[in-house]
Amino acid sequence: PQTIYLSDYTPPAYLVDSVHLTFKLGGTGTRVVSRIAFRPNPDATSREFFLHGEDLRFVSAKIDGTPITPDLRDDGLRYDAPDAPFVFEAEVEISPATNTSLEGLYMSNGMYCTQCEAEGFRKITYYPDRPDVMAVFTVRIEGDLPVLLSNGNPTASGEGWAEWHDPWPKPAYLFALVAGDLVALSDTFTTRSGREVDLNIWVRPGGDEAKRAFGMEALKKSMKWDEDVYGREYDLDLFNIVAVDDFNMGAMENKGLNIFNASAVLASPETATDADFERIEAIIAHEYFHNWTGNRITCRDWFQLCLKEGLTVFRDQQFTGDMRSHAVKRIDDALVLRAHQFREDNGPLAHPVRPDSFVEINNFYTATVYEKGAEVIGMLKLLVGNADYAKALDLYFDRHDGDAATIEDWLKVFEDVTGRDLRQFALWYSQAGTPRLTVTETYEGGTYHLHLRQETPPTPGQDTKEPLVLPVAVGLLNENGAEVVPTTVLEMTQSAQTFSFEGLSSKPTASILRNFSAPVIVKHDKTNAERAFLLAHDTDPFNRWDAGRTLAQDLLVRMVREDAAPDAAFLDGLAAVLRDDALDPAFRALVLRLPSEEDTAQALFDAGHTPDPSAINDAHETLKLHIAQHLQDTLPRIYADMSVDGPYTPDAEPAGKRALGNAVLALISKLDGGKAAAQQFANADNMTQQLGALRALLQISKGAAELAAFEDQWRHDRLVMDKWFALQVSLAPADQAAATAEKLTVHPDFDLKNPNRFRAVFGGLRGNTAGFHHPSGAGYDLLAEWLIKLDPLNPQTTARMTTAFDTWKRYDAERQSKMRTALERIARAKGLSGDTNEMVTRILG
Ligand code: BAL
Ligand code: ZN
Repeated sequence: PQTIYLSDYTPPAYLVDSVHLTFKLGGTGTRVVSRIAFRPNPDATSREFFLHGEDLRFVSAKIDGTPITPDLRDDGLRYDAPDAPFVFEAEVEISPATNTSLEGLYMSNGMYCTQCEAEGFRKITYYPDRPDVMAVFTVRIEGDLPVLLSNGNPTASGEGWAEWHDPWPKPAYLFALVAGDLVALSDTFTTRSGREVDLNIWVRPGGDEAKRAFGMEALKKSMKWDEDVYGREYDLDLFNIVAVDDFNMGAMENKGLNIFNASAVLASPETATDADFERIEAIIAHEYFHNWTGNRITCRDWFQLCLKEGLTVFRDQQFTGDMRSHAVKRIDDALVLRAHQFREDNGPLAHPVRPDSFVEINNFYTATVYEKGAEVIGMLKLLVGNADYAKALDLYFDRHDGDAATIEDWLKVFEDVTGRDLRQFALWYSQAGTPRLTVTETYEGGTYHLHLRQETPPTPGQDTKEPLVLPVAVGLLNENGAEVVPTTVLEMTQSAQTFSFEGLSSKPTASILRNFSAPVIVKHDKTNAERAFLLAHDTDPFNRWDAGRTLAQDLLVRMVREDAAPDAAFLDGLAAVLRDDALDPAFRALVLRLPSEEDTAQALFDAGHTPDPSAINDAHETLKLHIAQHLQDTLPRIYADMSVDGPYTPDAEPAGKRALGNAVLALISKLDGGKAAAQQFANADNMTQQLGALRALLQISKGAAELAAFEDQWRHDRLVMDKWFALQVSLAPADQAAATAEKLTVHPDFDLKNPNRFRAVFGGLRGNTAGFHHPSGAGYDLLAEWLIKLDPLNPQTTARMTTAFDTWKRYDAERQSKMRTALERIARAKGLSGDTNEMVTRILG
């Protein structure tokens, strides 16, 4: 395997002006005829003519009409091409029906579709498959199918053929083709300059038609929001979305033809949960926003992936905040970041937001690139202020429209607009690891001193770390909970710094890192009483929630370590929030949610202890029971208050009520043996409440009849069945988790080739922390066995799932040895893919 380095970047030898592609579709034999106009790149340092190509059957090639015999290799084609403009033509044959990797052109339930990011286009034809080669594409599709789609605008069509032209130069990774028997929900959007854009959401006929309306509304809201907030207007006459069953990612932003995992676009009240609706709205927005941040301005090379992903995630987070609740969204985002990105940073897979080397770029579509990449942009915005952020973005769009840009280009627009020197800030892109921010405080003579120290632990390949620019948002509260110093952003640039606040009549309580102003771990020795005070009074909703979270986490650690009993400070604080009807139910539901067992394992490990997943599971169950008992007088009242009148809508307000209702139902079930949950299951007219009830039952080891009824009711709906597969594995008692997963692999509806189904079962297994880490090692063995089966079919999803093992060094010697054995078994598998090999090698360290 070859490691590729950012520092080795060289410009392409040849540029492409235009590409004409003709597809003659056939399941096991699709012919792709290409005509590509090349010209020498004046900025190139070499004239080597190399076109990427993989799994292609070469038929013929010509240069300026003369047949050539190029040098064919496993990874592409080489030829001594002219040092002048020329037209290259080729014909190749590919086999979409047998392409199970879901990269390139493949088939999913009779539909042809593509996935080209990052390097899938080379499985379609010979081409300089790198993002800094941008060209205008014209496509002709010939096939005996009713709907034939590609990027851009349709130009002509007839029986069995269609032609498309995309006027916007684009890299090959944004190419898309879809062909099949499809039906559209159609609508229009009038842009702010008055152009009418046709919108379609396409599905296969036979059941999904009623699930498209929500996505369409989300698309129109996204188009409007990008005009209102970023001044970005859509630039084609048509915007198509297609739902596909077999898809490795959530969705893909191909120019004018977004392809979506069906689970990321299709929703109806009966089949999708409130969380699904919110996720779908966010993903539709994300892919749409890529039209400017990703497509009009793309990346020079794949090291710059965060340029488009960090920014587009940041934009979709802003959008969701605007559509729903900023406070709840910030908490949700912090939960995701801490669960996935902090985990990455703390283990063998740590890498910078902009990695400096990789073997397989597919392995770098990570929480670090996406979510930490978004956090970096949030910090930049906080540091420069909203007005300068808006100016910098305008300059970015003006200056780089049509470019394949870099992080340096991105930072330069901020430097030019603000006059700031962002060299130290740029370390956020190159330095891996989660900074620890240690806080101590002193108070004397009316002056309060905040002493801050930052330290980033070593990560693989980076032993020493520099201090970063940290925006630390701070507020100070007096003993009544009133703000004596409103939120102030301190700009920390050194390893240790003191910030002072004068004129205070008594020692304040500090609320540090408000709204999670930087992606760091705060170490602040506070008493439980101080934390309970912040849980009751903090005027910053994020820190109010976080105070409760920290109380719960400390308690869980003490329960595991010392067999401590839940203390009143936590339980009373929780009760007060729960009973406070002035608070948003969605916020109350978040406060009620305990840290995950995985969080507790990490917290124990951070404190220098070896986590025991069984003991952690026991502590979590015990705490839930204590909470239920402590709140038992309140729970029925809250549960009743959370009932929603009228027909279901997925809006934030009723969704918040259902979230709190379900959280309360889970606690009630600990006390009533599942009576209320069984009733909710029987009466539910929406998936949020049906699934919430089923979850509450399974959590108390009941619900066998409901599980069977659910299967009977939903066996025709693959997206709902994914939930059925996942839930029973993730909630199985620890000693039965692996057996439950194994049993489901022989269920007639289990399909190894379908990533959603595979992730349902095995994502469910890894999500069952005590079950996956059961001392028998059965969870490790089963996952290894199935990853070895999946790898030859779908390396990308296999490689992604190996991350289940990335915390292996955290555990006791016996578990470590079992996990190492599982990883080595995968590493030894015959013909292991480069994707999986890179991941296993990095995890083993
Ligand atoms: N570009 C891959 C899918 C996404 O991030 O939108
Ligand atoms: Zn994206």
